[in-house]
Amino acid sequence: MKKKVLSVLLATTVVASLLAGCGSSAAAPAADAAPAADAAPAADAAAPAASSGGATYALVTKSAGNPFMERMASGFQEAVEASGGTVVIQNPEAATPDAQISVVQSLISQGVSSIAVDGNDANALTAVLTEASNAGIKVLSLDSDVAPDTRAVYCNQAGVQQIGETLMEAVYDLTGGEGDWAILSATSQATNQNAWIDAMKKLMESDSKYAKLNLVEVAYGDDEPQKSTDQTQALLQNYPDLKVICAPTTVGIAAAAKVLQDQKSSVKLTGLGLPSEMAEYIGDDDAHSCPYMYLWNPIDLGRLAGYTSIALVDGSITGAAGDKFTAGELGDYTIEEIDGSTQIILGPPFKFDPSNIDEWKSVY
Ligand code: RAM
Repeated sequence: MKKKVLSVLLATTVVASLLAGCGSSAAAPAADAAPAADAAPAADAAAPAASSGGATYALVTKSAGNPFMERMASGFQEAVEASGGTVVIQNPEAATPDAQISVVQSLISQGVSSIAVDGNDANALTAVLTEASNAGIKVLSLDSDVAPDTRAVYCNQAGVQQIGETLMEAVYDLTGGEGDWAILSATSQATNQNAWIDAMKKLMESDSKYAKLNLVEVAYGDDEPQKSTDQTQALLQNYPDLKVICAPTTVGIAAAAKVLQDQKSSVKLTGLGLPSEMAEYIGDDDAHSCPYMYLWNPIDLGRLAGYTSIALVDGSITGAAGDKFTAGELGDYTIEEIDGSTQIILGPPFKFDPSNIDEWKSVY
């Protein structure tokens, strides 16, 4: 039953992506799904020209060179441009709050209409985002939240608890319910990864089912391929009894998958990965490092943030709980109050395994 619902969801999303993308960025690899501005820092970004609609919608990603961010940016760009708006995409050079602060300062000077930010820190952006709001700019977050009182609403990919439960269950399954496992995360300050890790730790503490599982370390690869590779190798060296690595980051899981598969390691991998990067590592047998993993559609997450930006700027929503709007082809959304702040949830995480990875690897 659950499988059926999932496959219907999967099929619907494929169709929606293909229809919405008209064969362009939705199905295209990273390079073709390039955002409006490239990986240049704020100072080099083109100043926004006035659009026919008059509004300019900015997106600040976590960092340049991350294919998940590129897909998210392509969805944001599509949604905004289809509505006649002008897009500014900023990819900070590193996944740090400082890099995002200078980018946001530059966007304030440019007088953009809205800023959608993928937070590299929960609190470090508070001053600059407050300055943006005071300047009349609509501020929202997506993917990785910022302090709730500094943004109107958070476009969340899936519920935090749901992601924590999904990953914890995968670790339980792949370890056989006992033994050493490790987490390979993104940066130590990333709001989204930290929330998912906290949810997993709380589950381990509160449910005796997980009592025989031993989380040996949370390692940080900073969403950089080389650092994630090094951290994976260190985990293998330091914990000879390691059974499973869970990487709740697309950059980390791709790096770890290659290390484990190249070394023919018996350590198994799960987490959150892009099908396009992970297809060669997904498999049930000893030759593959990752039996299955999860994710959501990053293009749709960008689209959702694009439509939310437009609705905030045109005044059809304020970001309050109960506000309703139509996010283009994604359908109708209602803003919810979750954990004391307002959020829009894109949908549940999807499972990718040997049965469906081939149909998804060309989508994102
Ligand atoms: C990485 C980023 C992003 C996260 C995905 C799963 O690309 O850290 O924020 O949502 O992984």
